[in-house]
Amino acid sequence: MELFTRHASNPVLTADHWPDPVNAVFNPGATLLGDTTVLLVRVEDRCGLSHLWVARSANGLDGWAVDPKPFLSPNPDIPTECWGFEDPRITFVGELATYVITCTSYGPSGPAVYLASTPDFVSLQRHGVVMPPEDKNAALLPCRFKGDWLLFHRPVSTTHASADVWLSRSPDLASWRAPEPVLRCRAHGWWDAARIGIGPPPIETPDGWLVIYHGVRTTMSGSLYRVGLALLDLENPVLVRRRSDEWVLSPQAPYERVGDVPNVVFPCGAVVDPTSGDLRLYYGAADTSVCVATSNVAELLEHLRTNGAAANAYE
Ligand code: BMA
Repeated sequence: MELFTRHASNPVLTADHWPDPVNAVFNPGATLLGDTTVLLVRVEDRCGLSHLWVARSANGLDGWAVDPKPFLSPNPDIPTECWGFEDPRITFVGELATYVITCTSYGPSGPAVYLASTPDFVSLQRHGVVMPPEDKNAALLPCRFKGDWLLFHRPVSTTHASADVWLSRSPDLASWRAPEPVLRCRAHGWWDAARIGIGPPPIETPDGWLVIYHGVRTTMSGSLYRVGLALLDLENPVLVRRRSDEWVLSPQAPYERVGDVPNVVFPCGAVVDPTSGDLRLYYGAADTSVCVATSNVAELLEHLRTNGAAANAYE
């Protein structure tokens, strides 16, 4: 049983919606700007490099308007980004009255975590690389904890080759302390044994911070990307309170099964209605198109309560 309902007109955005000829559009970050849903879509050009473009919709489901130009494009003269920007997450930070974008910048030294910000998805401030390669799948929490900003990310090094979720703290979004482990891949055999990465920025709920993450299983025919849930402590989000044993979304639909990279669902954005708790999850399907699936925060929390394991994965 899956907890998410795919929208009837998935995929909601494809390369055909773009004003320029592009190869693929996928893995969008998502937020609300007033009542408008804004997606920051990873768009792979026909050289293979990714750019971030803005798409807007009044209801977040259809009637998308795609900007005429990319919002964030790689500068070919900057080695840390010359191969593109990928997989954005968006966090509205009230204290700064700005949207902070965390994405992957890619270049010869590998993928790194990059920060940019915007008050309106028109003007853009580039803050640059904040976590050196190899590091990706970064998402910021919207408020400070004991004076610090918290960034989830996935550093991989020769001393720590496992691709897990870690958290770093910063007083100013510029200098970051050493990462602390949060959630790790489960043992061989599990659906999330090969790699995991945080999806949309965690969602604040009365029970804790709701995490939607991707987990990878490596098979003889390639990688399988599925989606699971976890719940972090509200006051101290480095602590994992619950984690779903089973995945809650997996590649099933033809557009998730077939594409440039088959069998991938990869969420980077979620929009929640604060009154109803209805949640729209935006995800890339098969590294080819943008899809949306709906659920409800209370239902996801109930699933974690009844099906989740209670423990910090590092205990
Ligand atoms: C990951 C990221 C994602 C991509 C996924 C499947 O490593 O690069 O952007 O969707 O692989 O190809």
